[in-house]
Amino acid sequence: MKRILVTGAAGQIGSDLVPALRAKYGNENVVAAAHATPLPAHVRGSGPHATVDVGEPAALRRALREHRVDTLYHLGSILSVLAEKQRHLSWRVNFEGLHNVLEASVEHDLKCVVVPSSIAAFGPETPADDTPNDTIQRPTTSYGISKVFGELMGNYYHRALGLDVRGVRLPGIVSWATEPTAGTTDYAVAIFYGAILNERYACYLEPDTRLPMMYMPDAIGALMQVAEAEGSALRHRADFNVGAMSFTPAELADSLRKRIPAFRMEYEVDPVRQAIADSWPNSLDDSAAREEWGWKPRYDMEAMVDDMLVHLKRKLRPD
Ligand code: AKB
Repeated sequence: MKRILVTGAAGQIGSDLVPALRAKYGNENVVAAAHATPLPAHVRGSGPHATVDVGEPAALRRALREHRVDTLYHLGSILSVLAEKQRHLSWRVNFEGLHNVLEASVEHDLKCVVVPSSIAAFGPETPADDTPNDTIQRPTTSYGISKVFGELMGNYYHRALGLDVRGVRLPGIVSWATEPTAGTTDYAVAIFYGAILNERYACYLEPDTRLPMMYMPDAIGALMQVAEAEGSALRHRADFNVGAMSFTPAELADSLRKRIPAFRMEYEVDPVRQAIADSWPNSLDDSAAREEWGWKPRYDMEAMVDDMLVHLKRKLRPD
């Protein structure tokens, strides 16, 4: 049986990944590690937890030792928008934190380390449509540079030190459990809160900004599936494109209007977030992930919108 530790367990993805891992491997075998943000009640109350600042190697090593961890999902990260504002924090968490995780994983002889990357690992010189898995990567954000660093370091630790590091380049993630607040793709979640609570939303991206997106159950599936994949079948390691859907704010608003006819979308464009979004791909070629470990998403935009509305209405208006 695996003993798993998840860093960033209080974040948008971590707070959904921990319950999924606990359902599969047993509550007591999955440690939820968080630092600055408190763990949500459903994560804190359902299994072991630890306070781990990934910038502090001693705390990380202690948690790995005390909980006898053999598998690590490293989700602790400062997302794109916050990383532009807080460069020191981004350095400490996204660069030093990753280095600490990899070193501690070698020391503790972990069997597998999953380090998610992002579409932010690409930049304005990358082909934007059907972005190939292996292509030019010259990101123009601190977060994007840290993601390329993570991919290269993951591949290096595997090749040079035999540490089994794996990762997928996640698109913008849409989910209803925990609202993201520090990323460029967050509009695709906030729009649902606006539509349900006020029948309107002011979008900070231009109406025709196309970005790759994914519904949370597929993101969780991708992270767990890549971790379980047969190692000998992998030609890539920490740098798999995974696609699911691509849409623009205007297309998502149209889809919501089909279900909430009174919904109104306005645009108050934020130049910082727009510039970041413009540097990222429109869509991804994920054939490497499909061929090497059988990646196949379940949700397209319409299925995602239906499911989001069911869950978020129940969460925001329980009666
Ligand atoms: C962000 O917008 O920063 C993240 C990402 C695409 O990695 N959601």
